[in-house]
Amino acid sequence: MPEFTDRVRINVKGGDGGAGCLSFRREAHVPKGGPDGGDGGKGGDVVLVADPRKSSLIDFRYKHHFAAERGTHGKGARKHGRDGADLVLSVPLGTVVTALDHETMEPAERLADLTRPGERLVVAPGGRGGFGNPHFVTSVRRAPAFAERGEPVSDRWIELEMKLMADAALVGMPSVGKSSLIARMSAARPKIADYPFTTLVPNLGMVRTDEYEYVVADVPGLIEGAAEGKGLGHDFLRHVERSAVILHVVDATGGLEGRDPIEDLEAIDLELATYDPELAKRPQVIVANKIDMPETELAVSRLREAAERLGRPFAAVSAITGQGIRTLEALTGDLVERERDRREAELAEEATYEREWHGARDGERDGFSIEREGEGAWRVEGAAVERMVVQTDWDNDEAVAYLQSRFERMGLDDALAAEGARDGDEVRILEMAFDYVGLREDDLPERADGPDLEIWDADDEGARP
Ligand SMILES: Nc1nc2c(ncn2[C@@H]2O[C@H](COP(=O)(O)OP(=O)(O)OP(=O)(O)O)[C@@H](O)[C@H]2O)c(=O)[nH]1
Ligand SMILES: [Mg+2]
Repeated sequence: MPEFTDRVRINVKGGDGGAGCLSFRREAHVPKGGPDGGDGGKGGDVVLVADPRKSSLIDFRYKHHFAAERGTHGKGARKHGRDGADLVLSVPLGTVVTALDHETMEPAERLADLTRPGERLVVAPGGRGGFGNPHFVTSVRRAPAFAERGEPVSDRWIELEMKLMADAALVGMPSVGKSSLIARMSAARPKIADYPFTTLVPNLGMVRTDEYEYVVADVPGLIEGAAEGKGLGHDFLRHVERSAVILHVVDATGGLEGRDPIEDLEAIDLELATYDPELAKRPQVIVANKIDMPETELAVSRLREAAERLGRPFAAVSAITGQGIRTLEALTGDLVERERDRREAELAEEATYEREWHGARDGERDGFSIEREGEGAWRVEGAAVERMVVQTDWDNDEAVAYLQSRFERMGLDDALAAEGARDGDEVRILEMAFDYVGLREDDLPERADGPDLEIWDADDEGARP
């Protein structure tokens, strides 16, 4: 099938999560109400959907950044924030999605090959909303004076690549004007000349009107005996075979040899049927070209009659003046759409699937890893611990103390001790650094007035106490 690849790189970002709210109920007759901060909303996802109506990645040619909506913040009186809306991007069937390395922009991971209609791929999940302060109530912490921040998410680069397939193929004798027509209908600029076999390899053009979008292929001219290998066309008949619609172009002038247009029509039909009987049943538009030339009326009316007899749509056009081209584009567009609907219906039975891409951290979502980063310094990585760090309100001592107790409970302190961490060592998570104090849970005050760990920005040496 005539195909060329279409490739774009886009930047996608899920919406940040909304912050949880720190609030206490306030009523005239209740002096000190309970905590009532609402949770933050989840950020929207960026989702790719395979859409059989799309035939190119042109939508991504000039716009490269796509971000979903953020979740809104929680409010008092237990009002939760609203989830951000997903951003759904339609891509053509056959789109291959690859994650790129953020630094090098080299392909890093093949994510999916979206081949089925409706198939979805979450390429940039939104951040989680933060919990409001009621979430942190315990028997001893009746009035938690902290809430969680929303989870911020970072952007990622992905590559979309599609192998374009022609929806319609222009076939006909040499020099009937196939290349001239594709040049009229699309931005394709093939070679055009008044000698046969000007076109040696197929050309593709994208036809875009207000209503339609489809790909047309212009193939080398066919002659009698093409199905047996005569001329150039034989090698390219297999391309025609895989196009949903055939645009059968006939020269209404009869060409330089003064051929009979009806004989031309029948000769090409015979070649198609000989090559593959299925091709004879393919939806076909009969296109009478060069009607700007004198004395073509008779040929046009005979071709129109033939089209009626054969039950095929008909268009009389001039690639030179543009006459009839809109009609041809619409006729072709209708047939292409009909074929797409048919294919869609056939495929509708098949299940769609959804997959989220979490980047490199898939599979180790709750675990963490510890690595020595030099004398007395430790690097801790893991989706869960990192999320806890970014969702902590570092200006709030109580929130920080709560984070410490979570680390303790998930076994991070013990794991650090097992690795050989000692009091005073530095523990790094993302951009934050902590002083390791190796406290046991029993040692932790239930409600801390201040952090047991000294915290500073790891990049800011001066800030270190
Ligand atoms: N007057 C007139 N001439 C046309 C029209 N369309 C094409 N021609 C001329 O016909 C000749 C052949 O046109 P092409 O578009 O190269 O024909 P083709 O079917 O692609 O030919 P091959 O690639 O050799 O099979 C050129 O000289 C064109 O300028 C038309 O609508 N009117
Ligand atoms: Mg040509």
